Amino acid sequence: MLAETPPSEALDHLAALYRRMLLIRRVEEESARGYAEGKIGGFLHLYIGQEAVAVGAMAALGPDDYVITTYRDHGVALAKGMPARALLAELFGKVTGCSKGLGGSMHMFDHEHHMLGGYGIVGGHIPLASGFAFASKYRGDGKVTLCFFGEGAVSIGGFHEGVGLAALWKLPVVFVCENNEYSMGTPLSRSMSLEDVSLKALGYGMDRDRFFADDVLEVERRIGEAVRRAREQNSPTLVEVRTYRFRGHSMSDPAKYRTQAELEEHKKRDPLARARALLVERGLGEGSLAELEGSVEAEVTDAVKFATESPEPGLDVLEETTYKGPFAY
Ligand SMILES: Cc1ncc(C[n+]2csc(CCOP(=O)(O)OP(=O)(O)O)c2C)c(N)n1
Repeated sequence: MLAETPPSEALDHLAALYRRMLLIRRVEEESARGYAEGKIGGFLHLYIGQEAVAVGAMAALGPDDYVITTYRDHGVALAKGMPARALLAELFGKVTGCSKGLGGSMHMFDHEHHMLGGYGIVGGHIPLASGFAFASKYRGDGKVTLCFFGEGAVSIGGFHEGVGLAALWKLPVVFVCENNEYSMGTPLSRSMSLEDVSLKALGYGMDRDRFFADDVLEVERRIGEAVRRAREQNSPTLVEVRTYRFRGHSMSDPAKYRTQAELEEHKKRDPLARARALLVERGLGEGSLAELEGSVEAEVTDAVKFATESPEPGLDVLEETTYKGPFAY
C-alpha cells in the first residue's frame, strides 16, 4: 500500500492484515488442539510467531502471482487465500480438504489461489520456484513467484541450484528465507559460517535484503520492493526475514534446546500484539476491534465443525488420484 494512501484506507488495510494474522494464529491453535485429541495424524509444524512474514509478503503480491513453500505451510496457504475450512479439513484427513485429505499438514495446495504447495524435503522446492518463474518469463505473463524456506535450507544443494539459475536467467522470483533461528534443534551458528543469511546472494550477484518481521507493514513494504524488481526488471532478490517460532519445530518437539527466557524475550516482539496496538493507536475503536476478532472466532469455529463433520476420502478418491493422473488442473 502506498505512503500517500488516505488514513481511513490505511487503517482498513492494517485491520485486514491483522485479521489475516489472527486467523492464522487461531487456526494453528485449533490445529494443536486437534493433534492432541488425535484428530490429526502425522507431522504438524505450526506457524505461530511467524504470521507477519506470510501476511506481509502476500499483501505485496497480486492474486495471480505464485507462492511455494516448505512443510511449515499453513500460514502461507491461509495468507494466500485458502479458506480455513479447506485447510483444517486437510489436516483432519477429510475429503473436503484442499488435497482431498491425502496430503495432510505438509501438502497444502490451492490451484485457485496460486498456492503451489508445501514441500517436505528441505530446500527441494527452491529449484521448482525458479522453474515456475522461468515459465512466467517465457510466457510473458507478468507473474512473480514468491518462494519461502527456512534458514536450514540455505546449505542444501537445491538452494544453490535454484538461486543460481534464477540469477543467471534473470527470473521474476523472490526468495524469502524465514530465519527463525533454529533448524529443528540446531541454531544457525552451528550449521553456517555466516550469521547474515542474505550475504549468500552476493555469490550470485543477486539483490538482497534483511530485516525483522515484527511489523507486518514493514514486511509488506520491503517484500514489495523485491516483488517490483522481479516484475519490472526480471531481477530476483534474496530476502532474509528474521522471525521466531513460539512453538516447537513440530508438535513432537519439547524445544529443550532453548530457554524459557529466550522464548519470553521473543514474545515481546509478537507481530500480532504489535499490529493490534498500532490499530488502537491509529484510532480503531474497541467495538470495531471486538467485531473483527469475533468474526475470526466465528470463522474458525465454523471451519473446525466443517472439518470434524466432513467424510473421509473413499476408495473412489484413491482410484481417481492414483490411476487418472493429477486433479483436473
Ligand atoms: C533434505 C532434508 N533433510 C532433512 C530433513 C529433516 N528436516 C525436516 S525439517 C528440518 C529443519 C529445517 O529447518 P528450517 O529450514 O530452518 O525451517 P524451519 O523448520 O525452521 O521452518 C529438517 C532437517 C528433511 N525434511 N529434508
